[in-house]
Amino acid sequence: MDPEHAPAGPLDTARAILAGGCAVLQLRFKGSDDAEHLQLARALKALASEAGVPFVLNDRVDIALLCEADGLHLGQDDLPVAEARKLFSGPIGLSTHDLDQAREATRLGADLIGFGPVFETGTKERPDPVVGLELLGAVCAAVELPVVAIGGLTPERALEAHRVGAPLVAAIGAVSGAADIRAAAEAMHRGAA
Ligand code: 3NM
Repeated sequence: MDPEHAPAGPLDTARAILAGGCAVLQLRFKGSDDAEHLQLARALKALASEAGVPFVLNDRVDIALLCEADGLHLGQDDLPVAEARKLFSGPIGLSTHDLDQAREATRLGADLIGFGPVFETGTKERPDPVVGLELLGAVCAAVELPVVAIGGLTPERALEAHRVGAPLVAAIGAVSGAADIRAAAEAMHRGAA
């Protein structure tokens, strides 16, 4: 859930996604208003909990603690995993964008990694170079951590990512930007299951 890419609004979008089905609801908030960030995180956490789905907060260990997120997801430029671990006891994911970063994530103590962008994305500003399915498969084979494929994922591409070994996929545009968000989430979740 990236509120900048949720034309139906973050809460209605989240409700539709949870109705369609998802393994995890994750908030990616790139705004500068911390109070708004926390308020949205709490609201999404409540919706996810009601649906029995874990809620993961991106980037910010303080807000993850305050909203009682089930997981924390860090980028390469956020707090190091080991430092965040001193404060946050739940699972911690790390975004990675090449094979070296993916291998390093194990050493750094991440519980899972995001890997991408697998396909071109219009959602992330200044994305890393596209990694493609072949490299995604190589990373899935090379690291023992669960790999979440991200970047340009659609229901069809989720199946391809799954075939090369990714147990999970993450998507923003293909779900939040869909005319029927619930159906898009359902198709994505079924395809990745
Ligand atoms: N992280 P969409 S790609 C948030 O490569 C994000 O780590 C990426 O949005 C990475 O599903 C990306 O609309 C954008 O392409 C995902």
